[in-house]
Amino acid sequence: MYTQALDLPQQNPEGRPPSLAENPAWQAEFDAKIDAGGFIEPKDWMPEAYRKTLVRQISQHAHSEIVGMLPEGNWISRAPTLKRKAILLAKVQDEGGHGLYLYAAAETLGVSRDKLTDALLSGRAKYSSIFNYPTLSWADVGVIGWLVDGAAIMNQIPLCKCSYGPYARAMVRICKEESFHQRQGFDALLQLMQGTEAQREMVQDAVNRWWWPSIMMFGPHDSDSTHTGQNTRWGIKRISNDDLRQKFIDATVKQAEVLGVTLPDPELKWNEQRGHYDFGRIDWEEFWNVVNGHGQCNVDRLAARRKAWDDGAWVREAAMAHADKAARRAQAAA
Ligand code: FAQ
Repeated sequence: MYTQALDLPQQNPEGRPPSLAENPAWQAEFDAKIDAGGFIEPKDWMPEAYRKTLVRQISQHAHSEIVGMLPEGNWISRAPTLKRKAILLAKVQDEGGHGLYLYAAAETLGVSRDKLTDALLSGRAKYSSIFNYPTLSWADVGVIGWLVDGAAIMNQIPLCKCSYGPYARAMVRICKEESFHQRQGFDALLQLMQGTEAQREMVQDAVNRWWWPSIMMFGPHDSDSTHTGQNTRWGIKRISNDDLRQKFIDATVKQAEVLGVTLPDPELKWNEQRGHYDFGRIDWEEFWNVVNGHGQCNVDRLAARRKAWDDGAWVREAAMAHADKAARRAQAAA
């Protein structure tokens, strides 16, 4: 889908060093393209701050997909039926694929995969807060599909129109897959809700635990968001954190009614005047604790990723040895 960015020339066709030098004429061209709703492509000149914020966001997003495989991966060996196991395997594999598209998109900005991986494994890089919560029952898998993938889609649909071409194109494909993820989660929950009393209680318990963390996924309130203003001006962010959160809540309340579950917020109430649901206060202290590494599963998640990296060392070494051998053979034949 993408080239690996490491083979990108350091100059665009007109010989402009990308990002490095600021130049009023190039800046004006860049601004005009953004204002016209056009895409910025890897070889175009772009301001260094634009490149940096994209590397930040796309790599955080990629890390989230890869770490996000872990909570549900925990249930693959314990899925209740062969059908549910096949669906879950496909879903978790899709999340791995999303991580790879996104790492490739970040690489087009001139950063290497190794550097990004190192930032994750060393704990310097952020990834979505939601994946630091444990999956305690099978219902958690359904609730992740319904709420977490549901929130992810709400956030990611506008990113299909973001101003950086490789990110926007990756998001188109990712959103198609996420919509299957959301539906399979809802379907699994619907089936459980038509089951026994114990199964309904299991679903309600999972909803109680995942609701607030899901609405935290959209990030801090707009008034506390560091990047919203500039990233909106650059066409990276099309809808603000609070507006997306509200859209998600408005859509989800009705789905909860269909399922027959109660959302754990006594202040959730339709506001005729606003045309939206009002909701209770988000616990930002919990959010920042989790983001800053002190959630229930932060330590386990990074340990799992480090182990996967170490266990895969022989594959990387074998691939490098094979590439070396092929290069030597090609040289000898030439
Ligand atoms: N968790 O100024 P803002 C998925 C940080 S993928 C952790 O508002 P921004 C699929 C933020 O990075 C889920 N940190 O930031 C799936 C910044 O810190 P920094 C991931 C968070 O970038 C489903 C600081 O707070 N999706 O679920 C969070 O404008 C099921 C200030 O915040 C994406 O990454 C958080 N929740 O807006 C996989 C989508 N929120 O970098 C498996 C792309 C904020 O200055 C299973 N990303 N922070 O150190 C975005 O749209 C944006 O980056 C936001 C944050 C909306 C997440």
